Amino acid sequence: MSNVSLVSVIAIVVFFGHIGDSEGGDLSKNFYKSACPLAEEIVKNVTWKHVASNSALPAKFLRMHFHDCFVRGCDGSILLDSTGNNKAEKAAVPNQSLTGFDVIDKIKEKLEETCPGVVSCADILALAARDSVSFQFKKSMWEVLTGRRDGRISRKSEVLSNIPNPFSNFASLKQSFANKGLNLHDLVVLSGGHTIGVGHCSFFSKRLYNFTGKGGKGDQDPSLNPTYASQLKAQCKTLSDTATTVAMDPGSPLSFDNHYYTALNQKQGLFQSDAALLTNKESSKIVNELLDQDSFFTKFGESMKRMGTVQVLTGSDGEIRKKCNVINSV
Ligand code: HEM
Ligand SMILES: *[C@@H]1O[C@H](CO)[C@@H](O)[C@H](O)[C@H]1NC(C)=O
Ligand SMILES: *[C@@H]1O[C@H](CO)[C@@H](O)[C@H](O)[C@H]1NC(C)=O
Ligand SMILES: CC(=O)N[C@H]1CO[C@H](CO)[C@@H](O)[C@@H]1O
Repeated sequence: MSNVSLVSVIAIVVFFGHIGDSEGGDLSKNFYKSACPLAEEIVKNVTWKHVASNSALPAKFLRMHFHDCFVRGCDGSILLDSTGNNKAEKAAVPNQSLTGFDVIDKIKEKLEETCPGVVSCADILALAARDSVSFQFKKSMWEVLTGRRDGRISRKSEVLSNIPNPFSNFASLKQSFANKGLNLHDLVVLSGGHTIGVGHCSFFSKRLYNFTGKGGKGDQDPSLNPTYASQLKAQCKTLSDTATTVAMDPGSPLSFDNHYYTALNQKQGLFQSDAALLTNKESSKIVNELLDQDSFFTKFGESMKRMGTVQVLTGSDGEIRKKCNVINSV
């Protein structure tokens, strides 16, 4: 072999080796193909059955997967219950509106009947997030690599520093994504998850009533569309309302689409963290690119796939839980 072709062989190996890494490291496509061939179909069937009677579920699962991945990686730690001497991630304030844990448990029960001890809870959540959102389209909207293992640790105290908060500015949002190996593009694209679901008044009512802290009439966030602000005030009547929820995408809260970006450009992003995406030139440019629906679907799938690989446990790390809400006893 000549030196030139040897060099190109090495270059190709290095190149593809690298692609392998960036596309999910040790995770693979259809990891359970031989150990549990029906695994993905079972997750999909049970998920679809529940979404059919609970249209809020896709938003719940999408956010649950995000919160799982951002604290200790996508290791199912969000699913664990607190125990006598440990407050789990679930117990932290940002998680208070997460629901659907019972559905994850039902999926797990079904999988344990078919192939006990094989399918991780972290994978179930990643698949259920995809399948619940995909129900509307009756086809899978993105590829989910599998082979995650379940973590044995879940701490409430680790949540606030890892989950970005809705009062964040652009720099801190970018930083919290960078901390997970995700870039600006991922930040803007994944924020599109706010095309479905609801937010509590308490996460944005400051923008309506007390933006500068002076309070009083008209202390409103100038980056919020005034007409939209009036509509929000009709729903969130006081600064102290912590119970009411509002659709995050005013036009189509149940439809997974790219309308979030249209709303954003009309100054109708609900949280300061949404509006913040327009305060940076590069980020606004990405917002405009995502006004194309097909492009949004493609990019969202790519970024979800990347988010789904954050700090995953694979191989013989962690465990395969028997029940998703408790670690296995040793
Ligand atoms: C960029 C930083 C982000 C911030 C600051 C943020 C913040 C929030 C907040 C405060 C809520 C409202 C929770 C409530 O009031 O119950 C929410 C809801 C939601 N978020 Fe995010 N989020 C971010 C990124 C993401 C990402 C990356 C996804 C998924 C890809 C996502 C998906 C959702 C969904 C689907 C809901 C609705 C949940 C429901 O209907 O119960 N968010 N987010
Ligand atoms: C999943 O649902 C489809 C359609 O209802 C059905 O044909 C299939 O047998 C189900 N698969 C499993 C593993 O339950
Ligand atoms: C408005 O914001 C300021 C500054 O953050 C705070 O001190 C004040 O208590 C807020 N007003 C109300 C009514 O919560
Ligand atoms: C599902 C769950 O455990 N939610 C908890 C989230 O955090 C709040 C406040 O700490 C708890 O009251 C909820 O029970």
